Amino acid sequence: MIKVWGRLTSSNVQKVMWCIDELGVPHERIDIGGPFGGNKEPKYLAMNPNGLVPTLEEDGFLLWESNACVRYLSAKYGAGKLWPNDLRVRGDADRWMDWQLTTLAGPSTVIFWGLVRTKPEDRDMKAIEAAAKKLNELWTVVDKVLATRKFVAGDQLTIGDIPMGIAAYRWFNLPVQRDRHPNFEAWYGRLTERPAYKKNIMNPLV
Ligand SMILES: N[C@@H](CCC(=O)N[C@@H](CS)C(=O)NCC(=O)O)C(=O)O
Repeated sequence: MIKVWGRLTSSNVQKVMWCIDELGVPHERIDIGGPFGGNKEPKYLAMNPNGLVPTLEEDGFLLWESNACVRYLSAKYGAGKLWPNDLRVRGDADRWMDWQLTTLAGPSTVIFWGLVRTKPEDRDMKAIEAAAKKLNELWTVVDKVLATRKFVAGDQLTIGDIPMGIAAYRWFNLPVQRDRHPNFEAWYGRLTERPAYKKNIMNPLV
């Protein structure tokens, strides 16, 4: 039985849980981190020395780094679905996972922490506006790709959509100035119809 250690309000835990529910893999999730605490205790640090969530546990096998967990689960349980068999499609999907971490995560974090986890009087609105401007540019890149396909790596949901889709939920549900990106908006609309996205991602941002 797969165990996922981590609170569902974490975007990184959400990646793993969305993936698991898309694949219909039996699992258990244990709340840890954030208000639940426990992630700096020796027992947890022995599983994940970073003291961060998520950690995946499967019959004694331990894995941390959310994107690595999504890749592992998809390769094992989602071949031909979330994990494309065609190596070029898989490379394309994989690229979007890296792009989320290296490129989208920075400005997304500025906006999320600024607007959700910082008191109004302490907010750096200039930094938040600059991050929103940067994200409008970055979503333009995605919008162009989605002009010719339903999902980021083709016409089927893949590992590439998972980290990107979580960033998109935050983008569309925080009060920022959003430029029009019709293809990106249509893709987000398609994600919101998926039961696993509804259940794991479409929750209040805290
Ligand atoms: N690169 C790691 C980052 C993990 C991470 O930063 N997790 C955050 C939540 S999104 C965390 O554990 N924060 C401390 C806490 O929740 O107490 C991953 O993708 O898994």
